[in-house]
Amino acid sequence: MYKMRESFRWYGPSDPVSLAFIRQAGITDIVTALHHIPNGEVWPVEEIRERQRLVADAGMIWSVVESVPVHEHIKTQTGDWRRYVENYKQSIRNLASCGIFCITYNFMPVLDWTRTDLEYLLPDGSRCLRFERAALMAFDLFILERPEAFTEYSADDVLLARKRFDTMSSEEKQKLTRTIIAGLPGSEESFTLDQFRAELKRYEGMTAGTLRSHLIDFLREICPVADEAGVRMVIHPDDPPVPLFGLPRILSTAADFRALVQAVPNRSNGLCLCTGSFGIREDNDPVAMLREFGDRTDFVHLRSTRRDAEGNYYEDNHLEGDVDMPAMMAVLLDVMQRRKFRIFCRPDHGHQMCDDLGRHTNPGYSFYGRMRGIAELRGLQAGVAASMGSIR
Ligand code: DNO
Repeated sequence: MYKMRESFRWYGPSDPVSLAFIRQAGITDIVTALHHIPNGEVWPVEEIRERQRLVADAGMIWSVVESVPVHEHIKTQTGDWRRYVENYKQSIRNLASCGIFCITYNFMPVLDWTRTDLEYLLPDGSRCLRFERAALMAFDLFILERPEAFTEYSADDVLLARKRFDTMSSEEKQKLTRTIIAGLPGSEESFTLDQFRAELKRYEGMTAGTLRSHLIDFLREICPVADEAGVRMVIHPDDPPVPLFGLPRILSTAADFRALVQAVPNRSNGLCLCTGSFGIREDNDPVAMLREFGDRTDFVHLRSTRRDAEGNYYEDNHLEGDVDMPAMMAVLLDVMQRRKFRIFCRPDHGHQMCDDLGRHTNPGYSFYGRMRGIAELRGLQAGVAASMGSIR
């Protein structure tokens, strides 16, 4: 029976979670990146090999890259973007020559994933990541002071944001600012307020249509190279899948990915199905997406968010929240049997809990919470597989 290829993200030698711990969680495959290489530069074979050795010495395999970052100039088609595209192709070839065939990337302008609170306290004493709409708007309007924001939000929202802003101490304002623009792990970039304003400016007037055409141009360049190398390029959805700071968003729904496949049907054009990101929108159905895009989904992030009526959400336990994880697992098992392929799956994020509380950890990537996640998902898989009548 084809089952999940159990993977864990590891941020490299400086990650406070050791490879030894990850192995003890029963993990076989590591998801990592050469975070020290500046965005846009080629990943040299020697560096890839060295990282592979580290992982192999710990008894696991480096199977998935998350991510080879796409340089901002490629997204805006400015400056040296053609050189960066050529470099990207070379990184794909180099990774494939080392036996790594699954590469994650995203096409979110300026910021990667965004949250407003990295230590939201849950009733059981553990902490999780949260996105609060009013806090984000308060930052946008009264800290960043983005002029267009006043016309983009409704009068009610401006009022709500003002109220929220007035409740914050100056320390809280600073913390919120850091949380939003100082770079969450894996985003590779961090900004001061002024730098952030300058980055936003580079996208002024850019529509979603233009950004999408830039993504398509990028894929038309790199997909033939990836096809030839046997690499699957998996795009990570927008997180959260709604426009922020007036920036266009182009991978938020099933229709967005459908459009991408239509424009670039190459085999290598794939999806990283992040259930937590897609699941934030009520009109998204991650289970249906896996059913539709299963043939192109080589990598799945299993995580469940819980939203409320005001548009806030927090990251719930893996089997709770709004994502129907048992249904997800049933489709996952189904797709894997049909494809005769074990999809890379990682428990995405986890609560800060037990011995990780109060300790420095990468937000979302502490050890115990993710270990709880993979244990629950593994159990769920065993149960669903048994009920499908195909296990022992
Ligand atoms: C957050 C992650 C993202 C993801 C990138 C992929 O936890 O899911 O940072 O790695 O967006 O390019």
